Amino acid sequence: MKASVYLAVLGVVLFGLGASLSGCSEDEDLTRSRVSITRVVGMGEDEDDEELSATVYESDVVDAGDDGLVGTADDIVYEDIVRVTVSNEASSAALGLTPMGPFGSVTIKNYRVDYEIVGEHLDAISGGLHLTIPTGEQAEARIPLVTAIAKTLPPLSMLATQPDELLGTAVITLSGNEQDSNDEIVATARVAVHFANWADPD
Ligand SMILES: [Ca+2]
Repeated sequence: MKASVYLAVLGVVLFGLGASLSGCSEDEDLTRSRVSITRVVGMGEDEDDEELSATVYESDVVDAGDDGLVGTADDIVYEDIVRVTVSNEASSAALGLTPMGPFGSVTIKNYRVDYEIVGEHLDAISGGLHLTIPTGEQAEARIPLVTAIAKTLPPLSMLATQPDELLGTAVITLSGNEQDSNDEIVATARVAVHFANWADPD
């Protein structure tokens, strides 16, 4: 990490275009590319729907199928997928970054989701992605928020047959590298998740 911070600082100095470090208090401010998650929405939602950072994601642990009964052969356990919008902005206009020019893109290569649930534990999930975002642009990735496997194991499986619920937070972390410098870039977002056996869609 220290090496990448050093390279980022060196890059700012080399550009020498009046970029000031005086306002920077965190390491991520020192990279040329400032990558952030600007929007997280459920798969079925459209552009007009509220983003999940402003609402709560209702995670249904089981769909009872046609017979409406949990514990029968036609039960379906769905994976919760979300669409994550990622923005890549130059940390300073003075850097003169151009899309796909030198240092002019980042590539997201991994996602990870950690869960914070008071009194319970859910294993974190992670996987690979390949999402290149030119400077000044946004791109969308689709990642699992809660896997179907997790819903078949305690504590979530307990909610299928009990009128109970769990409240928690899913912490999404996307990581990758800046073009040319290979500096690590990281973006995170927090989504409140309400786990229960919610009513199934008709
Ligand atoms: Ca249900």
